[in-house]
Amino acid sequence: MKKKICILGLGYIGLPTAAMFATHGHPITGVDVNPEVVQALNQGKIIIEEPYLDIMVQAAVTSGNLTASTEPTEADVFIIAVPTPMNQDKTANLTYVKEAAQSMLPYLRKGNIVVLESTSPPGTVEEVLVPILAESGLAIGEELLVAHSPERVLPGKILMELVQNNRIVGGINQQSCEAVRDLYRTFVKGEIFLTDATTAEMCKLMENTFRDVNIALANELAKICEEMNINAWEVIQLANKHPRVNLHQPGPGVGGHCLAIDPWFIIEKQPQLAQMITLGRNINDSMPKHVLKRTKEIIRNIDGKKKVVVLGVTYKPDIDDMRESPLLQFVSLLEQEEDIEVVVIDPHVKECPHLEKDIWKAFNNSHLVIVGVHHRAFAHLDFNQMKAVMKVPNILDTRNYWDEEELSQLGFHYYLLGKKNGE
Ligand code: SAJ
Repeated sequence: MKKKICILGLGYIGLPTAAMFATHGHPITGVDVNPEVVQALNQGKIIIEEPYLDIMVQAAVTSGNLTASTEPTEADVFIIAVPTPMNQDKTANLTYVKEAAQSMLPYLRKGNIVVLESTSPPGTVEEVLVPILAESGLAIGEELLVAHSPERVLPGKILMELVQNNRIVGGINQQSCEAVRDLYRTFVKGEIFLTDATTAEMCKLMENTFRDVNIALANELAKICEEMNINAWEVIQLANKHPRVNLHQPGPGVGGHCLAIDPWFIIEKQPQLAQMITLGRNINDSMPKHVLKRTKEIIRNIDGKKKVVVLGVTYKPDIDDMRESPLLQFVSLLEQEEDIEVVVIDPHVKECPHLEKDIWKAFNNSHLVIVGVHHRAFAHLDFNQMKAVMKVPNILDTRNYWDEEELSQLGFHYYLLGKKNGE
């Protein structure tokens, strides 16, 4: 049965979800507080970068099933997909969730369903959302069904993963679980597992914490290997030949709105007990400073001002998302160094500090090129030309992206995070 759905928050999750429901025949009102997003959407356009999303949104808007507004409207289902940013003290800022819930109060009717998709500290649905919704006067769990169904999609593969991934639905009661499961069945081909709301919240946080802690382990290995003259990348490759080992990749840090933030939502609830989680976060947060240390070592013998080119500032490859990007932090550390001139190249980014559009202008007279993000656009550069225009042909690869042997043969000094070579 077609349900009228109101989706609050048209960002990286809300918009694809809206387009997905709309192209499966549900009439959707997408709500966003940003008039720019609303205006663009009503013209069938989007202002974020995600493969195929533009095509799908255009199809949904053209079909008449997707419209946008700055205000909620009456509907059968309300899905909250607003950001849950982190406060200065690393606790969850639930302001947008609360505002979204409050904004829908006048429109709630008997028989409605409310789903929280935003990532939240365990207990948010029961302790924060439900009390607000209760102001509607509806009997919660009977006249108004409520559940948490966290998104799990990977930026860059959102549309495919929305459909294929298994999904968790954590309802405040069985009736809520089942209603929300039936709703997502519209397009979810993966399995849908039912549980309670707080367990679902913890699952979502632990999925990303698992990854964050494992990346911290890889980053710690990288630092250890640099001290011991071992190549961490080779260790990882060989160790992963073991059938039950899956070491992650080191890098300049962990970014994005998920891994860099979600573990803190567990720490917030149990700071004394969440020891490994806290340590993992701190190790990953230390990586920009570590890359700065390596940078300074590489250029320490060069006199005068050193031109350092950073390739990539998004939080991961081939997307435009710079949220919590460790590379942005790294760039701001570099700019505090008086003898360094920093230049940033990122074909996915329209605006950021020190951005240069022309890669050859950036390379010209530079003393060090740093691979920060392994965008596909950086895979096959003209390295001969690069060597010719650089003042000193130093490369620091934080992703093991380029070929050490090839570049060394071309005459570059090639340095790798996780391996201290040539020093
Ligand atoms: N990274 C490493 N080493 C690795 C893997 C990743 O340094 O071995 C870094 C990346 O460079 C990036 C960060 O980690 O800065 C996060 O990237 P990611 O691709 O691991 O994850 P996200 O944040 O884009 O998406 C994650 C996914 N979660 C998991 O894989 C457990 C996704 O499925 C979630 O939906 C998403 O978080 C979310 O919204 O929570």
